Amino acid sequence: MSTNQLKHTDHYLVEDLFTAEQKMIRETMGEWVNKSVKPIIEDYCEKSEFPIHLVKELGELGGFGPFIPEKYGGAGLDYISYGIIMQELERGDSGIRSMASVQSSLVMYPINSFGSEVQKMKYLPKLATGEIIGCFGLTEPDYGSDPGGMITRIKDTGDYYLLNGAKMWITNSSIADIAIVWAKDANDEVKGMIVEKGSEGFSAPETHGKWSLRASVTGELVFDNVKVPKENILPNISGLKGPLKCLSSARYGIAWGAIGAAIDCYEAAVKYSLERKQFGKPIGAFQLQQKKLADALTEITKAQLLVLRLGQLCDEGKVTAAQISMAKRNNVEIALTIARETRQILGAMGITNDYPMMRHMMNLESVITYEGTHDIHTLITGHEITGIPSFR
Ligand code: TGC
Ligand code: FAD
Repeated sequence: MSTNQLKHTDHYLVEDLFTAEQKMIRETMGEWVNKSVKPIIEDYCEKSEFPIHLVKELGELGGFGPFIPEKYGGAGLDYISYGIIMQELERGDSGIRSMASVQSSLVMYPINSFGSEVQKMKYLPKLATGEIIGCFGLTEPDYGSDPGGMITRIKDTGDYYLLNGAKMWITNSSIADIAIVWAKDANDEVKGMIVEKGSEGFSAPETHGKWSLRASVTGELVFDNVKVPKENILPNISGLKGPLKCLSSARYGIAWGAIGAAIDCYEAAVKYSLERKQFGKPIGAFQLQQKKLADALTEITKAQLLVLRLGQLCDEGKVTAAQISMAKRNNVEIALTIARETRQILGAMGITNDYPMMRHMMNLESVITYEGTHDIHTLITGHEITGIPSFR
């Protein structure tokens, strides 16, 4: 492991394959995470609060919608750069990465891809700076893995749409100024729309009692005869593929992000294993502990190579949803295993908030559930291999 704080685990020198700009992005984001996230994050997790003051800082750093064209306030960067940002943020905490994933992939992406020119000019620049926050409402109380069953509806009244229904488990819900909401119309077609905070009949209560993603806001979106102006419908998309395309962008970012959490756990464990002595030796001298570290480094390295190639496919416009599913499934699972195994290397100390493993482990239980559960990604991969969908 490098002694340089800004350089971290990269056994196969993957960073040598980055452009100068991508290296600079990793260093800048990494430095910010070390300075602004790591020192405060355990405290915010303990009090179960999202550190909202970080939003403006992250906006200034270009952390939101990096792949959005400059014309709309984005940085016009490639998808590998987006992945690098997600990795560095999740090295800090999955909750910070979640906030940024939602803002970038689930709010800015659909406005940019499916929105009107007026919608893009109105919302994207403010989302890019963090002046406004967005959320994404797809999951409902009775429809999680099967979003196509959604019962939230819009009804055309002539002048506007009336929106009724509820969404659940929504990241950023109560702090969001706008929500991208997916609902069915009279023809049972899924439509996307921008619902503004403060609309009559719209509330966003926060969900409490989470042991996971404690430094992230999660809540409901409730719509009781909410008037949605017709100009707020995303005009250029219809059907379930709309939200699923957004998920592909977010799942790609999560595949990179999970590596950040794994690296943070691995690096803390290597350091501890060389400092802590039992039976007259550093515990890192024992073969059982070395195996845990060797397994972790091997899985991190494989995951890094997987996302780098995935990023190239994204940037070449060749990526498939099934390729993204495979990386999300693999990288979150290995990160969760690494969090569990490295925690054991620390013995009792591993359960405290002096070290990051327990927090990452608890966070990763959400990450392995949202954006398609581990099981759903297994089935997506099975569908890809056999051509037979086995979801229903
Ligand atoms: P199915 O018939 O397979 O697909 C409907 C249409 O969508 C297309 N499609 C996709 N397009 C782009 N990207 C993808 N990933 C796509 N998956 C499918 C598909 O080709 C089809 O197009 P068309 O033209 O034929 O209409 O749909 P299905 O109803 O059988 O469902 C399939 C299934 C189960 C894979 C899918 O619904 C699914 O992925 N379920 C998981 C649900 C999920 O991931 N929810 C996430 C909610 S958001 C969230 O968790 C945010 S967390 C944020 C954070 O804090 O970071
Ligand atoms: P269910 O779909 O009820 O699944 C329960 C279990 O059954 C799982 O183990 C699942 O794998 C399994 N299962 C389901 N179907 C099948 C099948 N066909 N075959 C085999 N097994 C199956 N959603 C949003 O829309 N926006 C957000 O911002 C958002 N943020 C979230 C933040 C957090 C912290 C969490 C925890 C969730 C968030 N979600 C969000 C919701 C998330 O996407 C859903 O929780 C997820 O899609 C799973 O849905 P469910 O919880 O209803 O589980």
